[in-house]
Amino acid sequence: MARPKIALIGGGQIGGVLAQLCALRELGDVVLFDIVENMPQGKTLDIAEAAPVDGFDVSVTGTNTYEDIAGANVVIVTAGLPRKPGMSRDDLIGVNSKIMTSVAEGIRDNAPDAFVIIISNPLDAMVTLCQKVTGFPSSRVMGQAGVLDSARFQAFIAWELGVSVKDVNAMTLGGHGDTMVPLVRYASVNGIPVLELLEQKYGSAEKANEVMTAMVERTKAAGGEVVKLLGNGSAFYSPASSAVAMAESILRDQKRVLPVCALLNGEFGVDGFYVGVPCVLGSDGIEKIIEFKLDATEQALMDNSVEAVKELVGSMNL
Ligand code: TXD
Repeated sequence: MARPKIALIGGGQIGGVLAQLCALRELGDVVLFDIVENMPQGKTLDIAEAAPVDGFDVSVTGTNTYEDIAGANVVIVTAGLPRKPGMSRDDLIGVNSKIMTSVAEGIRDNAPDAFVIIISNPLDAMVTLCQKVTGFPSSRVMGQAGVLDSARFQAFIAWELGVSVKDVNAMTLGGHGDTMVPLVRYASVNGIPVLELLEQKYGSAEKANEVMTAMVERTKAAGGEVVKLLGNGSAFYSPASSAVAMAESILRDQKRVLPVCALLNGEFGVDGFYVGVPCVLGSDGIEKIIEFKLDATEQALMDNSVEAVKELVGSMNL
């Protein structure tokens, strides 16, 4: 039986890490596409030459030709410019929409049966555009943001409480921007509410709330924190890991429940917009959008985030 095929569109910082992670996990044969000549061929040759050391049997190749992505089961898109210090994700919309249109046409014409995971920013707008141009069903076109935003929230909680990241459960909803909604009420350590553990640690509910609020704010600004430190470009290890978790759940039919940027059809009071919500990811792509009750405060934060997404998407005049 043929191995699955994963096409990566964009061979920059995230694209390179994606190629290596897909190979290390033997998710399938990897094709890395970029418009820059020779660069994807060079990166993949470098990764492939580590195969004897790492012990993976999949092939990893680079290309500048869309025909080479034919037959891809999963396509992950990172093509586009990243932020510079001081820029918001939304500042990238003009230049990245042009890039995304050409990428989506390339996918539509060469890998018509693929599941597509978008990473390029501004995320919610780029996924919307890709789905429009490809015309693929929304179960096959999704965005990665929530896995990473949630991972950041989880990491901050684990560090604060001195517990393993493996036992922390926490999620963000909404758009991939400053309005994202880290869910405080559902954050837990093996089911024990994080707020309760913080209260034990600090001896008062007031201080617990203060510490939680600081973690929520750090989560919302976490991308910018990395951008500022790097000085050139944005986060790339963690976005790659996050997209690989999504691709793996689809390719191995794991049915993981992950926060995914998905097209909503009335869920959470949102109709016809791509927003981050928990989804079951399996061999049919987004197999289910999981809706659950938000309290009034959470719903208000979600509404605010959705408004920001609507404004951003509206500015593309699709
Ligand atoms: O969680 C998330 N969704 C994100 C998203 C977290 C961090 C960064 N995120 C965004 O991913 C970031 O704002 C960018 O829009 C993308 C890609 O970030 P990366 O750090 O990988 O950017 P690079 O290193 O500049 O790589 C982009 C590559 C580069 O090699 C270009 O030559 C290529 O994109 N590129 C193209 N590839 C194919 N087709 C076209 N037209 C094209 N134009 C540029």
